[in-house]
Amino acid sequence: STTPVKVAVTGAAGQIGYSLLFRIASGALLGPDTPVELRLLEITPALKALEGVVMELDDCAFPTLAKVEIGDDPNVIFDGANVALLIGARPRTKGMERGDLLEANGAIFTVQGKALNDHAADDIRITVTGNPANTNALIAKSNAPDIPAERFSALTRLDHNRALAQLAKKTGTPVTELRKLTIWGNHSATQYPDIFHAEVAGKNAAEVVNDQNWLESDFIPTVQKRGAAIIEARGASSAASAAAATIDHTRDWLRGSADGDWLSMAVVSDGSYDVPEGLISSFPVTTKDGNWEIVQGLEINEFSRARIDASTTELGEERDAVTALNLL
Ligand code: NAX
Repeated sequence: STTPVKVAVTGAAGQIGYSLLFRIASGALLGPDTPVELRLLEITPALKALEGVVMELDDCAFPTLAKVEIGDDPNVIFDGANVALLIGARPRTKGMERGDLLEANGAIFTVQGKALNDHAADDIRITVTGNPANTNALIAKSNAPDIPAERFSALTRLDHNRALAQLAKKTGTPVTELRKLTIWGNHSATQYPDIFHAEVAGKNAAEVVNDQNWLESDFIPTVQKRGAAIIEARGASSAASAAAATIDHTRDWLRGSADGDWLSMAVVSDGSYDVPEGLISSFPVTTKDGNWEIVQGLEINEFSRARIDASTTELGEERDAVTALNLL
């Protein structure tokens, strides 16, 4: 039998965790033939709730679930991890300033970055879902100097999937017929969903849509503000869709993107498309064997340029703020 792949998940007793763990345990991340060991991190007061989740995992009797380890010490939980899904983060609470939020998350992601650096397996791949995801990934990366920078990523796949759903609806086309959509920039309200290179059943999406008003006043703001719309409707933030996107992102990273298509992932910038080097920003990427490459040579029109710049400017400001807090 094969050695189980060790998948570490932080914030495991939270809402996203409750959707995510059962899917990973059932093979949705690594396939039906790969045994998985879940290594679940929580803060001490949430360990009891996490024990309840583990009872339910047991009760599913998943054939692919080899083992579950839980705890509150990242140095123990990240030991030997091949994949780390960093979901747990400090949410913004009432009256909290932006600086307080960055500082609270800095305390989490500096510690977790160091723990990954010291204890994760050599083939570790890290996906940050917890917000502010791009900057949390930057903090973790900066605190893990022995892990190659390209092993860190932040989740913009939920935004990508949301954009696919909107484009499918507008064009009356199933999502299976859509290709090459891109989310650029930050996982925030400044993100830019780009359909100028996208394809609908093999035709250019912007030409198929041919509706600038929809693009500017409907599509882009709907994707940017979808998180808030879910909270408004459900009374809680996106959880099952965020879990699904975390799996899509990590599965495609490990197993490769489809020929003739690409994905959106926030990864460290090499200066491509004038995104300042070192920022963790969303790009169109192809993946193969656990590695990603930024798609090169796309023509960026003026409309897109302004929106990419606005989002990467925001990322630069977040980087300046956490630099000033000595978190990098
Ligand atoms: P919950 O508040 O339900 O769960 C978060 C869990 O993390 C809690 O159980 C908490 O105890 C735990 N936690 C906090 N600090 C921790 C630490 N230092 N170590 C380990 N665990 C810790 O939030 P949930 O709805 O699951 O969302 C989790 C994160 O995902 C939030 O930051 C949220 O903003 C972010 N999201 C990111 C999305 C994305 O597309 N990138 C979309 C969905 C979601 O909003």
